[in-house]
Amino acid sequence: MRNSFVLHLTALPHGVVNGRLHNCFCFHFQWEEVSIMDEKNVPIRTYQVCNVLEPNQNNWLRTDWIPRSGAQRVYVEVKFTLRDCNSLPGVTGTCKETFNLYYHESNEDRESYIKESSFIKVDTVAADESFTQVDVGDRIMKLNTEVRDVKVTTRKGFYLAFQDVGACIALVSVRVFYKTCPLTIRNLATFPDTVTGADTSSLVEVRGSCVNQSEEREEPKMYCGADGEWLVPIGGCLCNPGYQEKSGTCKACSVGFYKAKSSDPGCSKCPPHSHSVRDGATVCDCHSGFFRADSDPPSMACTQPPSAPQQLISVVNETSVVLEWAPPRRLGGRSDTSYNYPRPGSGSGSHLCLPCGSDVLFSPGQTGLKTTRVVVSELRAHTHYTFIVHAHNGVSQASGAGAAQSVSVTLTTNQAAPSPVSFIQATDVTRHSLSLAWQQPDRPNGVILEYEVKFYEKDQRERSYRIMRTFSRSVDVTGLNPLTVYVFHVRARTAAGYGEFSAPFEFSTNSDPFPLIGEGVNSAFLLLSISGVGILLLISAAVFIISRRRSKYSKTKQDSEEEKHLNPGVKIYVDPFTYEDPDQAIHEFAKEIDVSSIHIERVIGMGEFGEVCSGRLRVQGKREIYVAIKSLKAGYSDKQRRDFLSEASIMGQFDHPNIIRLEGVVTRCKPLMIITEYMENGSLDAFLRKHDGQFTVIQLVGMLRGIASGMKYLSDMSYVHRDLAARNILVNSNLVCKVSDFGLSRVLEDDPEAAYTTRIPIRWTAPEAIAYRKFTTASDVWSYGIVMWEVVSYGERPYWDMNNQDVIKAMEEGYRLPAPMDCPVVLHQLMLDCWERERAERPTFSQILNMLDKLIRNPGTLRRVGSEVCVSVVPQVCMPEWSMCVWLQSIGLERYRDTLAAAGYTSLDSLLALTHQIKPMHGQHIP
Ligand code: ACK
Repeated sequence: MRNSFVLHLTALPHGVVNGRLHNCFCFHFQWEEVSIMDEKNVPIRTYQVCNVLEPNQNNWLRTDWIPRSGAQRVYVEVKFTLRDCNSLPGVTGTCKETFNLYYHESNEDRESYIKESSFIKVDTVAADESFTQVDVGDRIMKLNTEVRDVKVTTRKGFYLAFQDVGACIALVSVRVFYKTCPLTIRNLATFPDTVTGADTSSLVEVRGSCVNQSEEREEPKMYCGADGEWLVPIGGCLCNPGYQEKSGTCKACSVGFYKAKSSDPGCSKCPPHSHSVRDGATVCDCHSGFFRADSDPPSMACTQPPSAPQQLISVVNETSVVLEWAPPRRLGGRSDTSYNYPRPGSGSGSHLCLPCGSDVLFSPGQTGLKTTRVVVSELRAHTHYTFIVHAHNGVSQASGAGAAQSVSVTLTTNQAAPSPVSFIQATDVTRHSLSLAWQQPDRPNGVILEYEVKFYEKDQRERSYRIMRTFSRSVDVTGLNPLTVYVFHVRARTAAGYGEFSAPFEFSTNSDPFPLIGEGVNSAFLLLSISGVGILLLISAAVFIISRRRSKYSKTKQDSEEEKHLNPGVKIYVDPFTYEDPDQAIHEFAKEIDVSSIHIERVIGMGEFGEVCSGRLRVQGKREIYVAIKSLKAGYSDKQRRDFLSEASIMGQFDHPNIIRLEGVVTRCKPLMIITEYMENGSLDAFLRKHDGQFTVIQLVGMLRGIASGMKYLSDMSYVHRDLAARNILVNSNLVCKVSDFGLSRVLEDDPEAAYTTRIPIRWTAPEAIAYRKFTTASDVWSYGIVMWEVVSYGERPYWDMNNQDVIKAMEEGYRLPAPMDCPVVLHQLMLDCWERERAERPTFSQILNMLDKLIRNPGTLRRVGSEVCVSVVPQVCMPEWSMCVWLQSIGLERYRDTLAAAGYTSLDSLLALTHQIKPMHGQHIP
C-alpha cells in the first residue's frame, strides 16, 4: 500500500506555487505557472520553464514542507513533459533535456529561505519520451512519469526542489508517498498497518497480537518488506478451549460440542454418556450415573464403577490362602479395574473381627491388583478370616460406590508348624548346668506338644550336639563342662510338625559349685511329704470338680432354651409332608433346573434311591460349578418319588456353610434329580479311614466344630436330623464338613408300624429314641457324640463288631465308648457328656460349639491325651477303672493312679466315698 500526498499544480500568480511549490532562490524566478487542459479537457496547472536559448540556467522550484508522518523512505512521482531540444528552432548548445530533483530534511515547516547547498540531489531526471502525447492546446506533448525514492529519517519532514538547468519542461504533477504493509491477520494474529523500512532492502520485524479468544502458540511475527509486502510469517495463535477457528477468527463451539485444549484442531462432538448445554464448552458433563476420572481425557466416554467381583473362591493351605475370583460382570466401560482388600479381618470367635496384622503377606499385593488371584500368607493358624475383595476402577472414588463393588469370603485357616522361639534366657548358671527358659513362639499355630533344645560347645560348632526335649518352656541342662560357652537353639513342635530352630543363644557355665537347696533335709522324706499333700489336694479337687460337672449342662441348657424363647425371629423349618401336594413344597423350597444346564461326568456312588453322580452345572449368568447329582431310579412308586423329593424340600430351606447346599431339582423330566454342591472329599467316614492318623488334633476339632455349627443351625430351626453319622457328613477340598442326608427322618415317621429297629442306626441313636422314638435335638446330640468318636478314631466303627443288641444292652448298663487312641481327654469328656442317659443333662449344640471354640482358642487344653494303658484295656466298653484313669488324666494327676490303686481307690465311686470325709482346705490351690 502507498500513502501519498499529491501536489497538484494549480495556477497561481507567478512566483507563488500553490502554497506548496515555490519559485525559490530569489535570484532565479524563471518557473511560471501555466494552465492547460489535460487529455480529458480538464484544466490543470503546470509549472513550466523554457529558457533554452540562454546559457547558465539555474531555476529552482520547491515544495512546501512535507511532514514525514513516520515514513522513512518516500517516493516522489513526477509527471512532466519535456521538449526535445532538436524540436526547438534556433536553440544552441545551451538547451538541456533533463532536470534535477533535490530534497532537504527539516523540522521547520515554514522555512522561507533555504540555501541551494542545503539541498541534496536525489537524481537527474530525464524524459523517456521527449514529447509525451499530450494534447496541450494546439500542441501534442508527451507526458513522462518518473518515480524516485529517497530516505528521509533525520527530521520531522522535508522539502523537495526541482532544478532546471536550461530545459523546456512543464511539471504536470508531483505525488509524494510512502509505503506500508497493510493491516492483516495471519495465523490468527493481527499485524497492524506498518510503514516500510528506510532502505530498499530493509525488512521491518512486526509482532502480531492474537485475535479475540485465542492464545499464543508461538510468538507471531512477520516482516514488512520495503515494497509493502508482508514476508515470512512465523508463529501464530490458537483458538482458546471452547473456540475454533473460522475465517481468521475464533468462534465458540456450539451446544453438544466441546474443545478441551487450544491445540485441538476444532470442536468435537461430546463423547458417549456426556453432554454440553452451553456454547463454548471446554468439556462435556457426564450424564447422571456416569463419571470421569481425573486422569480421563475429555474425549473419553463417561464411565461407571465396576460391579462386584464374582465367584470368590478360597483355597486354604495351612496358614496361607489362595483367593481367586472372576472379574466383575460390569466393568463400567473401563479397562482399569483393579482389586483391593480394604479390610481383611480375623477373629477366633464367631463375632469379633479385627483388622489383619501388618505381618500378613499379600502376594502380589494388597491393593491395586490387576490379577484375579492373590496368595495371602503368614496368617494365624486355625483362625477365621474374612477377606473382602473390592473391585475398583478410575471412577469408583468419584462415584462413591462402596460395598456394591465388594465380595467377601470367610474361612478358617488350618494347622501349621509353629514360628521360631525368639528369645532364650539363662535363669540359673552353675559350673555344670544351665537352666534355660523361653517364651512360646509368637505364632504357635496350634498346641505346642514339646520343645526341642539343641546345644553344643561353641568351640565344637555343630560337629557334635545334644538334643533335649521338654514339654515346658524351660529346661535344666546338666553335665556341662565348667567355664565353657554353649550354643543353644530351641524349636517347638505341634501336631503339624517342628517349627524352625531359634537363632543361636550363647551361655557360659561358671566356676561356682552347685547351689544346694534344703541342705540337711532328708530327700526321701521330702518326696513323701510332697506326694501326701498331692494326694490330699487331688481328693479335694475331686469333690470340687465332680460336684461342678454334675450340674453343668442342666443349667446351660435352660439358658439356651430361654435364649430361643427370647428370639422369636428365628426361622423355623417347615415339614414338606404337611403339604398336600408334594410338588408344591418342592417348588416352594427348590429351584427347578433345566436339565440341559447339567453335564453329568461320572458315577460316584449309590444313594438310597439311585445313583449319585458328579458333574457340572452352568446356570445362565453364573460361573460353571461342580455338583453332585442324585437321581431317582426308574420304576419308582409315588411314595418313593415323594420321599426322594422331600430331601430337596428340606435341604432347600437351609442356608448355612456347614449344611450341604441345594442347587436345585429336575422334576420336569426323567430321571428326577436333586442337584447339590459337590464335596470333593466325599463322606467323612470313608475320608478319615483313607487318611488314618494324618490330621492334627486341631484339624479334627475343626471338622467337629463345623459339624456342630451345622447342627446348631438345624436345631435353631427346630429340625431334628435323626441320622447324624460320619457317613452323612460330606467333606470338601478345604476340609469343611457339611451335614447332609435329610431323607431318613421322614421314612421313619411315615410308617410308625415299620420295623424301625432294622432302619434305626442303633449305634448312633440315643437310648430314648431307640426305646420309644423320642427323636429330639438331644438325641441328635447323642449322635453327635458318636460322630466325635468316629472322627477322633479316624472312621472306626462305633462299638466295633458288637451286635446291635449288645450295644443297646451295654448302653443300658451305663457303659460308654472309650476314648480313641490319642484322644484329648477334654474331647472324650465331651463325648461322654453327649451320651448322658438323661437327655436334659446333655449339652446343647450351642454349648458344644462354644466348648469347641474354646478348645481351638486354647489348644493347650487338647494336649492331655489318654495314655496307651488307658485305652488298651478297653477294647469293647469303658470299665470303671478306666473312667478313674481318664478322670485322673483330665485333671493332670494320672501319675497318682498307682498310689491311689495301692491305697485301694480303683474307681471314682470309691474315691468319692473318701472325699466325703475330707473337705478342701480354704485357700489351697487345687490343680
Ligand atoms: O463317600 P462318597 O464318595 O460320598 O460316596 C457317597 C455317595 O455319593 C453316595 O451317597 C457321595 N456323595 C453324595 N453327595 C455328594 C456330594 N454332594 N458331593 C460329593 N459326593 C457326594 C458320597
